[in-house]
Formats: sequence, structure tokens, C-alpha cells
Amino acid sequence: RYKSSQTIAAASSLLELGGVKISKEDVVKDEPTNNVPDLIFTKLGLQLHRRDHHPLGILKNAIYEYFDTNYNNQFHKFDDLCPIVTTKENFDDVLVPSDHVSRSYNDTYYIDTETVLRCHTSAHQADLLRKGYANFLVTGDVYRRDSIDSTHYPVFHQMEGVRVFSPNDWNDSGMDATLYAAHDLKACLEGLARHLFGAVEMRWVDSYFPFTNPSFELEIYFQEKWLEVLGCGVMEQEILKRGGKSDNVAWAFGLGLERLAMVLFDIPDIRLFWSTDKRFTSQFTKGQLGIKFKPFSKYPPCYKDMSFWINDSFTENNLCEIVRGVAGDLAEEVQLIDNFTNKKGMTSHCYRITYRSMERSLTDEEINELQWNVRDQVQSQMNIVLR
Ligand code: FA5
Ligand code: MG
Repeated sequence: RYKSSQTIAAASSLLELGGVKISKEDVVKDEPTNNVPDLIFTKLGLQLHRRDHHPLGILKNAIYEYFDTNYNNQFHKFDDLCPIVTTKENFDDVLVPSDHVSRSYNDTYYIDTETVLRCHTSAHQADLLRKGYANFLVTGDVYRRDSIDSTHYPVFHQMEGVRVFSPNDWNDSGMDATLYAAHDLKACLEGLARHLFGAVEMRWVDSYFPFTNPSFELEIYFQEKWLEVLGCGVMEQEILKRGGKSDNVAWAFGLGLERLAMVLFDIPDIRLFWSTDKRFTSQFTKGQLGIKFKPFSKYPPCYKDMSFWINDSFTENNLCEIVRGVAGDLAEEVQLIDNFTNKKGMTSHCYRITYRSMERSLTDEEINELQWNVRDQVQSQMNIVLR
């Protein structure tokens, strides 16, 4: 018995990612330049977006269908590129400046100083352009240190789209190349939204990305709030130039697949995508977009507040990382509920942690245990004095 469970553990710590064999020791290392926790490692290689019966797979296939029909199968599709990429691919190749926050250990999972878990599918743009692809979609799992709530998870899925135009395309339009691409981009994504949702309340918001100009985000009204579902824009000319396409213009987008699927299937919490509970998985069918998720009874939440004086190195992402490390998917939300600075200039934060299982009732005992663990680790790892 003991032996067989050991074998299983060994097998699952050796993964094949996009044709590359990777062991746990390659990803999770006890080194200061590595910040990948065990919990993140367990998500590598699951590839929810490649499962035809999973809401993310159903959504991916529906988006494929939209592009295949409207663009005559011109879009090349990639959904198995390795999520372990170089900092060059993830950042430099898409012109992310050397001092940009997204490069920090606070935001990105580093395997070593030159290797990261991709934080967006844009990491593959430049390489595919260099290889000569002009219209393509890249779907994959992406990784970010981030906040904890119903629409944020440290592993999620994106689909990148890139379309390159030639002078012939915009010359007859009377528009300049950039305007032409921006118009085409918005028309494409509005068409996609209609294909997926029919009528839905949405709005465009001007945005900023280092790799596009102009840049936009699309928001959809969901659960009484505006939810950001994608970022996009006209590709910076420098990226095209480096890809040997100086005379072209292009657009690019990055869709948040969980966010779109939450709207599409009425899924109220992003943790559900990882659920293996039959009450979740059995509700979805390959090829069916019209399904609305029926929540199984919601178990009661439990709130725990925690107050402390912050220090210079405090970040909310670090706190969230500790909470996830202790409570995993039992952590529903980590929310700053009070924030003040006293006369001496010391700043106090009060965080409310919501614990709730999607699958069962939690006992007071186990929640107290989790909370004591969180308090312990916050003090020892973040050098913080609790109040
Ligand atoms: C990007 O990642 C850009 N690479 C998108 C892009 C591509 C812009 C090409 C221009 C051209 P952003 O960080 O906003 O942008 O993320 C894109 C989408 O991912 C968001 O709109 C959101 O839908 C989703 N997303 C971001 N963080 C999370 C998270 N923690 N959990 C779930 N979904 C997330
Ligand atoms: Mg954004």
C-alpha cells in the first residue's frame, strides 16, 4: 500500500509540458531566487483548457469556431506551449520595461532569475511572429501572484490572438494603418462577444500595455459590477520590426478565459474551475454554450479579522500567498477592511479573511486551526507584529 502511493507521488512529480519533461525539482526550489510554492506546482500540466467537457475547454472550442468561420480557418491554433518561459520571452520580447512592476518577485513566479511561469500568453507573440505566423491564437495556463477573491486566482487561462495586416488591407479603407487595425480589432471582439453571449452589457475602456498602442480593455456587467474580461490593442511597431514585419501593422488581444466563462455559464466563483466535485463537473457538456450553472447549496462562510502594523516590505500579494499556502481553496477572499496611519506615522491594516469550502461545511475547529497557522506564518515570514 505504502509503496503504491509513493509511486503515484513520484509519477505526478514528473510532468510533460508542451513536449518538455519537467520534474518538481526543476520548478520548486529552495532558493531565494525561486518563489514557486508547492500549490502552484500541483496545477502545472492540468491543462483545463484542453478538456472538451470542462467549461474552459467548451469556451475555447466556441472561440475557435468563431475564428474558423469568420476568418476561413486562417488562424493557427496553439494550446500546448510550455508555460515555463524565459524572462526574455515573458517581458523583453514584448517591450516590458526593466523597472515594470510585473517583473517583480511580488507579481511573478520565478523559477530562477531568468525563468518564469508565464504571466500572460503574450510571452509567445514575438516567437510565433519570428517563425512566420501572421494570424494565430495561443491558449494556455498563466500564473500570477495576485489578490484573493471570486474573480482572481493565481493560475488562470488566457487566449492570445494576433492578426497581421499588409498595406493592401488598409490602403483602400481611407484610414491610416493604426486606426484601421484598431477598428478591425474592436469589430472582431464585439463579434466574438455576440457569438458567445448574444446580448450582453459591455463597454470599452482605454488602457495601457507596453506592447500595444492604443490599448483597450473590455468590461462586461456581471454580478452587479463591471468585470474586466480582456486586454487588447494595436501592436507596437517595434515588435513587428523585430519579427521581420516592418511594413505591416497588427492587433493583439489577451482574453481572460475564466472571466468569460463565469459570465457565459453563470459561474459565481473562480475556484470552481478547479473543482473535481461531480456536482460541478457533471453540469457541463462538450459543445454546449447555453448551459447555466446551478449552484449546489452554498455552505456558510466564516470571517476572521487580523490587524497589524505594516512594515516597508509588506505587500498584499505576500499575505495572500501565505493564506493560500495554509488554506488552499478554502480561502475565498482576503480583503483590506481598515487602514489608518497614526501620529507617529505607523500604518495599521486590518484584513478580513473569508474561509468557505465549495463542497462541505467547515468546523470551527478546523477554521481556528487555519487562522492560527496564518497568524503564525504572517509573523514569522513577514516580520510583522500582530495587534
Ligand atoms: C494581459 O495579460 C495582456 N497580456 C493582455 C493583452 C494581450 C493586451 C495582447 C494587449 C495585447 P491583463 O493583465 O489585463 O493583460 O490580463 C488579461 C485578462 O486576464 C484580464 O482582463 C482578466 O480577464 C484576466 N485576469 C487577469 N488576472 C487574473 C487573475 N488573477 N485571475 C483570473 N483572471 C485574470
Ligand atoms: Mg488588465
